[in-house]
Amino acid sequence: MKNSEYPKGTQEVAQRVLRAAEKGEKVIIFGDADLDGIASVVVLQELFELLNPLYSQNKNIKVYFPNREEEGHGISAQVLHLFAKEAPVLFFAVDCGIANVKEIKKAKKMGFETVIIDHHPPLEKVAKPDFLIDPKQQGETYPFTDFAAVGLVYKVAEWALSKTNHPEYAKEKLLELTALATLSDLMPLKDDNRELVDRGINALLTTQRPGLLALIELGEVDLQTDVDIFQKIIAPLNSAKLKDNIAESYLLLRETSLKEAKALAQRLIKQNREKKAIIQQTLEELIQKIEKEKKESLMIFEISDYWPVPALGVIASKLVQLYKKPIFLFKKGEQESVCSARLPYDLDGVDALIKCKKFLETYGGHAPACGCRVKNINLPKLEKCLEKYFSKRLGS
Ligand SMILES: [Mn+2]
Repeated sequence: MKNSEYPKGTQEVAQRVLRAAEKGEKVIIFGDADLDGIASVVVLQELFELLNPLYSQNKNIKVYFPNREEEGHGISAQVLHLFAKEAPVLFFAVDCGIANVKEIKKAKKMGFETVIIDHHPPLEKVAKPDFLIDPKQQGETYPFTDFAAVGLVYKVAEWALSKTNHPEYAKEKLLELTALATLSDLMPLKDDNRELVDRGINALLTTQRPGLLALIELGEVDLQTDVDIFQKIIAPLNSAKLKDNIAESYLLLRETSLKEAKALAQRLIKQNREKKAIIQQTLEELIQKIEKEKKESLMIFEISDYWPVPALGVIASKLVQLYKKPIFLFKKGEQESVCSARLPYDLDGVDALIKCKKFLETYGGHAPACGCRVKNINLPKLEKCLEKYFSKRLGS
């Protein structure tokens, strides 16, 4: 098969964006609420604004970030409900959506034209939107497939802008976000990603974006060191909370006044510090417990009703490094629990969840980093099922 020049679907999506922008069609962008999702939303929104400046003034673009704790992973029933009367509308799901078979069907029925730009591997059933980009899908012919979602959105922007007479530097403000989110999602830094990150970090050196300038100034960031970029730019942007389904770091990245940006950046930096302290404390508690009770166990399966959901992934990642075994951490809610899981490189968490899916409400993610939602009454059964799965895999 001949290699294509862009990931499958890129050209079709870019053409659809150009057509929509020309007419100023109504657009909704739904993005995951981590930095990759947020940056994907901003890059797509700013592409529309570059193509048609009217989008910066009117209300024809709406964005929405799901509260994972309440809405789970992927496209939520809530967003479809909330925007039902907007139809007909061009609906984008970025950094999620590939598993949302049911929701996409419903959205189409409601009169939404649907576009998914995702980088997660498909589960058993694949959503069928009107337009799809996901290099992990079957039949992908582009040689590089390890993009962050933002890298794919950037490719759409690059294609669309190449058909207009925007100067080369118009892409820089999109590239700086592409670099940060690709780093944030810990995607392999080779091939296309290497190039996107190098160009994006270069663009970051002369950024005009008030939100980034604020973080750089307040954190006294040395842009030549990766550690500074991770700890002082990416981490605060990732620590942000939602306010009425808008991510605070989205607001920071979109802020036009440096003064406002500094106030907001200050808050995100503080929240990040608090989050780090909670992570540290939770981690210490868990390590103590594991050392005492579970040192020999096959996997770690822990439930708590006070852990903050956004911290689960980070804590699980640290535990997997320490113990080299599957880690499943649950934040227990009233009826349901939300889980973040991390696995050693030789195990596939998504496969484990698929084998136990009869106990799950939703699940998704990548082999080494995935998650699910489960009814509290099913937690013991899920634990048994996972134990069985891993004991087979680990031969004990
Ligand atoms: Mn992502």
